[in-house]
Amino acid sequence: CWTSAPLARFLGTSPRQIPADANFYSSSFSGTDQPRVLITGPFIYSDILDYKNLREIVVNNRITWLFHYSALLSAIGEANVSLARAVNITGLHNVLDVAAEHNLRLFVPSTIGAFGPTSPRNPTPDICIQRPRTIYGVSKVHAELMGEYYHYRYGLDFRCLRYPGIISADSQPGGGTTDYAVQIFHDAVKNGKFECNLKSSTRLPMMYIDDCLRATLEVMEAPAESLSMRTYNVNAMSFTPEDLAQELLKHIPEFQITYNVDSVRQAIADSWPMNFDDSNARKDWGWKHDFDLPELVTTMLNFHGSDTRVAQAN
Ligand code: VAH
Repeated sequence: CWTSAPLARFLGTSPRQIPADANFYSSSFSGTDQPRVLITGPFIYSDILDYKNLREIVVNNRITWLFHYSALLSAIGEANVSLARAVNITGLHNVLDVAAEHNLRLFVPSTIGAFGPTSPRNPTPDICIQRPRTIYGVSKVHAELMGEYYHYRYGLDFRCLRYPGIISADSQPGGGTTDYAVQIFHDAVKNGKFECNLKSSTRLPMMYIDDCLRATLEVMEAPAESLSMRTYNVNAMSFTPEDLAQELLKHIPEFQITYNVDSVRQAIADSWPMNFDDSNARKDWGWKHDFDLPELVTTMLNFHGSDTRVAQAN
């Protein structure tokens, strides 16, 4: 629940320096106004449901910023609702309480999954009806509302971004509905073909991991007075499996895509935004994405081409 390897590696870029040989899967922020990454060893195992242990970690490591990533994603949450409810809701309560008790600056990610079939879909603004149809989405709306309550009731410095589907090549797949957009690279490079579990016309907001991590750090570093909201949509691109396949064909001419639709994932995807309106993030704290679809495909294929590591979804 502290950070993931991609965020740790991203933090290795200037001006935040991490020893080049650091290879750790969790880090904690400590320090005063600037996040100084305290390398806490390869990682700390902590159970998000163990409030006492979370509090010990915060106190023992002088944590002042907390990035809370523990959650079951959309599709896997539907397969285990009771676990998703425990981790995504009770776990969040623990993090809110430890953050309020120790005056932490708290980042909690939300998602396009926090909207539902009655939300405007094209585009979806920051403020609109949110009636998601997954335990993941319900838990994320709860996180947004609880974080804002703790901010107004207790002064907690709570900050939240609604992420699109995040595409990366070095973090474990998490059972998401947008996972196809990562698996396709792995299969295209290894087999030259891919079987997609969503319809070819399914348009979803997506973002490359480096944009995601930079948005996260930029909103956490933004002066409090610049934030007109505590929860923002952030966007980069929206595409369909067909769009992605056409872009891949420019690099792998023999690539073939077939479709075997997963009805559970398709129903989830059909209830989500097609395009995100992130104008408030761009106005308040200067958000601007770097990766559009062509840059995404080139970057992901270069990563695969170098060492053909398995691409994994976030
Ligand atoms: C999922 N990748 O598909 C996650 C994400 C935008 C959705 O939160 O569940």
